[in-house]
Amino acid sequence: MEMERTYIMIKPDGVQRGLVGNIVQRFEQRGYQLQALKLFQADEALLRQHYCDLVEKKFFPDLLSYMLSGPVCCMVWQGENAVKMGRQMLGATNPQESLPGTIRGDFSIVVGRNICHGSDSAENAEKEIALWFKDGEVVSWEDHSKAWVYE
Ligand code: YYY
Ligand code: MG
Repeated sequence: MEMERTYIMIKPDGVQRGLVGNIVQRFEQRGYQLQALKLFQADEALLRQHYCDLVEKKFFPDLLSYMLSGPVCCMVWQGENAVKMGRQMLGATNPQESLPGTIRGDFSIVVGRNICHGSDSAENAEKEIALWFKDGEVVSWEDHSKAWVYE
């Protein structure tokens, strides 16, 4: 079994709307293992690094002010195929295309308020984890339910 980690972040709208518990529960009940979690107020420099491939986009100033508008909830989840499954659980970037049953499909309507972030590749996940968490904030631990989640 190939374990993988992904960086999932509940954006300021998700925190303000009281969706942290629901989103954590979805990953927990699926069987993914929580390795880090914190509430955090991002700053512009961090967001410019996180969204470095988007800084030239027309929507970037709006994205930046949205992401600065309140605390985010930063998480690391580990498990088989965590990056791809995490993206699937989030749903399409534009909530108008996100299927019901996904986080965005259940809780959002417009792309500029789409509730959560999920890494798009294993390589970017590791970069994002290193960007948002300090050494010691990510915890490796033995999950007692592992034998019941994996064969
Ligand atoms: O990875 P994902 O969040 O699904 O989409 P990205 O293409 O990386 O864009 C990041 C973020 O930017 C998206 O979640 C909302 C915002 N955004 C936007 O406001 N308008 C767009 N046309 C595209 C993206
Ligand atoms: Mg992205």
